[in-house]
Amino acid sequence: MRQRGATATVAVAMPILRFTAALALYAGIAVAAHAQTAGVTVGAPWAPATITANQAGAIYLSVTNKGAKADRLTAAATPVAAQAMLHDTVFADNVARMLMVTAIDVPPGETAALEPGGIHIMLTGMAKPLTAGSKFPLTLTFRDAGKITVEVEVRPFGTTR
Ligand SMILES: [Cu+2]
Repeated sequence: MRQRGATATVAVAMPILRFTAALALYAGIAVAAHAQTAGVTVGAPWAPATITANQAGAIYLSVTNKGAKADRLTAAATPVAAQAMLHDTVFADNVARMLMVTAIDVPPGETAALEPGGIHIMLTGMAKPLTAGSKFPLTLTFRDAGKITVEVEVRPFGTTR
């Protein structure tokens, strides 16, 4: 997946609507909601192998929110890349473009899937290519759950799922 020039900062429309609704619902019991343990889990993180270090990499995973309150993924970081950005993919005129997003909402009881052709974490500024069979750490920052570090499995070049 190549990186394109689009840099518009947008957020995913539907989750934002859900997020707003959740805020209104919990506004009256903010203290109780804060005391609750955040229920975010991260599943099956993987990245396709890359051929050269100056190629952009992509990470896919799922985020499940078993808590009673919406959470949001706000940032990602890994020691293997200078930058780890939250991206979405939009199609216009049969061309896929990537847009930076400020956050990915995870409504209560739902799973946000980061998959090829959709939302992903884009890596740039890597010191060396991602080698199939290797693993590397990824730290995700959530608004409420805080930082969660997972191991990303590198799959063979060309893997799409
Ligand atoms: Cu991207």
